[in-house]
Amino acid sequence: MKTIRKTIFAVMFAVVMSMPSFAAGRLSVQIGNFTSWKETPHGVLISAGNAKLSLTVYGPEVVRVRATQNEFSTTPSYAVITEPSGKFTSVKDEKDKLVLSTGELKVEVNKDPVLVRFYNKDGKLLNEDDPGLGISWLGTGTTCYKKLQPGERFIGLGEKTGNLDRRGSAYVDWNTDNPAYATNGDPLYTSLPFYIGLHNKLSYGIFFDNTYKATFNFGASNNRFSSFGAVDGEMNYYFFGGHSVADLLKEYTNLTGRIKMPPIWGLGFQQSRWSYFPDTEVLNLARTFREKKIPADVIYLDIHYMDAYKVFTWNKERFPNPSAMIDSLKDMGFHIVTIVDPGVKKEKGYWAYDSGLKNDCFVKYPDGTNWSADVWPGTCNFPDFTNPKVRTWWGNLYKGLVADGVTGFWNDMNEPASWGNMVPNLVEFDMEGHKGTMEEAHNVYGMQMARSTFQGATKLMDGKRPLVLTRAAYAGIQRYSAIWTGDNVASDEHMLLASRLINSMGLAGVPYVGADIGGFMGGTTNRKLFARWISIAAYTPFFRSHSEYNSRAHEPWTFGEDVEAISRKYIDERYQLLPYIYSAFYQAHETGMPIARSLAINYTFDKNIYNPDFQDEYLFGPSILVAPVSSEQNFGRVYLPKGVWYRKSTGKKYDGGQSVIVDAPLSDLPVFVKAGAIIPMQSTVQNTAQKGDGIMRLNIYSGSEPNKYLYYEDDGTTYKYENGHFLKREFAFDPAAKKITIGKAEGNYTSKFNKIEVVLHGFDAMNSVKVGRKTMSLQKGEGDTQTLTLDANNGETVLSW
Ligand code: MIG
Repeated sequence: MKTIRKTIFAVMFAVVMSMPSFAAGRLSVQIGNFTSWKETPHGVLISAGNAKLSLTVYGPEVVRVRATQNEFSTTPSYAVITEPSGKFTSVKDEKDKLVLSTGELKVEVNKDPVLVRFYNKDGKLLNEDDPGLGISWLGTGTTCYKKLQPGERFIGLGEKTGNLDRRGSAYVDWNTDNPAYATNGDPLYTSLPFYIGLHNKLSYGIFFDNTYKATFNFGASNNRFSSFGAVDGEMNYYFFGGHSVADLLKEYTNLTGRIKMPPIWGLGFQQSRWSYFPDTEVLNLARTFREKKIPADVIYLDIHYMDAYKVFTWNKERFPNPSAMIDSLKDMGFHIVTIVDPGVKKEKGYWAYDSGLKNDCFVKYPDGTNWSADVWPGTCNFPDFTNPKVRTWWGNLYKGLVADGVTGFWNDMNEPASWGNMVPNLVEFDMEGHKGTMEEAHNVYGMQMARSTFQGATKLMDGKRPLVLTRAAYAGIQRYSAIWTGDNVASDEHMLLASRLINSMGLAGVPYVGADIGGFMGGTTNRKLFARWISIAAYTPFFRSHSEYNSRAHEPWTFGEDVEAISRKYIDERYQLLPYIYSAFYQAHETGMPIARSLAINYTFDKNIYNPDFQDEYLFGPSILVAPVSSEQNFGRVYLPKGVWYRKSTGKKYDGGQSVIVDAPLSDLPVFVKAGAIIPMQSTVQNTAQKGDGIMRLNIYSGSEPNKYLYYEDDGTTYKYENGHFLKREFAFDPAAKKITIGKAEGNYTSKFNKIEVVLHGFDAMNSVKVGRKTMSLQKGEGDTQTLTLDANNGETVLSW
């Protein structure tokens, strides 16, 4: 009997194994050979043996590629805000390929098999599908394989650890609450699937707009291909052919949107911890900043301000009168940001929960019951932020906090995170009416929460700009929110990693980013680490100190007098630089150029900048080079790209194109200014609402190359700039013509500066200049500078010599 049974099983097993469908399901399927093509309104649709491929023009340098074995998805993109425009200007059907042109790009579609190749208009190959793998499917998963080009490097992909040059590494996009992440940990909290490929002095960009769990391989464990793919959904990517990294960023942010002007107070120093309470402690904290003359603008309230962690409530014992407290803080020039998590406590009688139930706002299992998971408040339900009605509902819940005077909202835990961190993949989402599961919604959940927060708060705040901060995000988040890099660790490695994370998010279109100063958790932040970290962070877009529950105090004065002095020095510097920083935000708003700029933006093909010894360096705004150095080092080896550089603190000049050893005591971070730089600064103020002495310090650094700078100013707190309520003027330095031009002001905002003090650096022998036709003598300024003070007026002023 036993043997017979065994034989029957063996035969059945053999039959099953030899069934072709069974075997085929386990092997990959390639797109196959060409069968036909036809024109579509903005491109072409190609049929191939195993799938269809569509190419759509979004602009002369932007082509969208989609491929599916079934029907194309109709769910709208959460990232893309522009429509296709234009079409291929020529389509040639040749024997073995289709040749399509946009004027700027040539796209070849090889026929047997179907493969896509991109060329620039000079006929140089930018990017091509791997000839054997191309677009493939493995079960529901789809991947596009690209042939590696000689010397190809990859940069970007957002909040990813590892090197600036991502060649040889692979990454996963799956938003993850990853506390105390390793310095090579992945995935982290956000998915920003845009990267740039560089080779042969050419650059291109790829944005893989698929929200499922995705994998990017930049030649990890292989020398054949780079690839991007996801476990489900369709192959859907945008190819950008730009002339420079800056061009690519402009195109990418044209597609996915740009930052609005943030509230200026969100560019000041921000003090947070888990958690400040009760109200008297918050008020004392604010007073201490003012007494110690350490400028600051924002205090954060972490989860303890709430009643039993229930969102949109106050703990009445700790904060009996929130609006009175916030009024007092306002009088001292402080804004309050409160944390708001997505989980709504399941508790009958709690108004936010009741209202969510009544309006059917929560994510459900397929059997119609609400998905519950445990997090800070206990068992919670989770709003479906992919439903427009739910976003409006949630946005309105901020009403009470706004009425109390809160002006900023911090969306944490929105990966979404819960205890156990294992969200069920089958729970269902609206997906703008197109329905989908957690597998598809997960990576956009945090972004849609931040969107709902931003839009709700904007509506409630009577024309004032809210500050929104999110931990989880997807491409396009820059339209709604700032990002911080989550639960980092108090270590030098993390401090240095933070620069790369921030720079890499800038390379993925997100300019308003920062990391917890001093490290959020792990060990104890020592005085050296805090001092160094706050100096570096003063030159990052989002400038906030934060630390975990039960950690030692992290306020700048708690590490001893010398660290207090260093903190004050760098925070002062930050406030002095605000006119320059704000103008850099305007540039981000207009062009997508980040504030913290990896050297790969301006020095793309200088191989030294990719050297791991120098890869943390970046430009802060157009002309300040920051070289992070660990807190253990008193000297730093810094790579200065080609050109001439001034050490900002001493005025000492260096020739670029080489690495230099510089001293780097804790009190003097290596920071350099590019020759020719134009840097508007102001007097030290204690918060961003103060006017200071009304004098703009227009710093000009002598150099041999001409330079132009766009200065921007507005009220800093409303959206009136969208209707012309701003001031813009160009400052130009032309060394050959020996003149400096303060351009005519544009726009109808009146500058807060009534004087402009021109501060000349490195103009050694000069003792007078002509202003118009009048000769004026220069005054000796600080260090080696010479100065000249002018009355500010809106007309053009020319200084010559
Ligand atoms: O489970 O709100 O990243 O900044 O202080 C931890 C408490 C929840 C994680 C955030 C951190 C915040 C903390 N939160």
